[in-house]
Amino acid sequence: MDASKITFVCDRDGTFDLFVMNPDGSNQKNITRTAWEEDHPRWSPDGKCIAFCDRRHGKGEIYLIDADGSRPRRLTRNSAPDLRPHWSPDGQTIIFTTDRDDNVEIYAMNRNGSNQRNLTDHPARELESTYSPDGSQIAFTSDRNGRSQIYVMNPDGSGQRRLHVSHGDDDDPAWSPDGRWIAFKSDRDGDAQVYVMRADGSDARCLTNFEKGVGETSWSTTGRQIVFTANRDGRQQIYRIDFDGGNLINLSNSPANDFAPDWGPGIER
Ligand SMILES: [Ca+2]
Ligand SMILES: [Ca+2]
Repeated sequence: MDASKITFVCDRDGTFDLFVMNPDGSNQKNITRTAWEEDHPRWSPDGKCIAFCDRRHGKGEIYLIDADGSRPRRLTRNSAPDLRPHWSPDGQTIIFTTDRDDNVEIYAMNRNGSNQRNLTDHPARELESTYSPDGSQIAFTSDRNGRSQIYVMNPDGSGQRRLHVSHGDDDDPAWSPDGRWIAFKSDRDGDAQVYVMRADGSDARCLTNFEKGVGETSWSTTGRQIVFTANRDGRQQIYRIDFDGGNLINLSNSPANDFAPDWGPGIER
């Protein structure tokens, strides 16, 4: 397998485009260069393509492109926004957020766009979702108990349950590669920060200390590091931090806005 890359969104060339870079921030490359917005890129588990939200038609549809930005394929087709795709670990299913039912839900579809189905089917707002690395569970966020909290369910939508009770809004869950931890953002202690907790919802720990909101967590392939977005100097940048909270660095380090990082599969150098 090739070396792993991080994909992210940046507006340095005019509109929001998809970029890739090495895990040390070097070799940043624009792979879309379109006149419209792309958002929320997510590597396929084999590293060959990227699912993302494409706004050429307005509100957002889920598309796939190859890792070099070629061969865009449209997967969703309706007037409501379809956002935030995530892959199943076997690469066969893409889950995403949509309000096509006039209600924000987590949907699943096959990787060719067929069999689009509602997993959460709940009147509350279900926004962000992520598979466990063994494919047995999906973590997602819902405000069905008043605040945005992290829930888990089976891949068919059954067995929905709250993972833990937080006194803040929790969002952007991301499962660690070994399945033992979930990274997320929370404002339970004031400004939103990056946290990790065990996959059973226990033992939450705060990793960061930013004055402005952070979020959009993604794990390195080894699980030793987490990348995320933070707005420290009036613009969004992609930061990397060790699992124990050490070695914080601004990874993208550009004069533009960089956000929505996803650390892809492959050998980590
Ligand atoms: Ca663009
Ligand atoms: Ca809902």
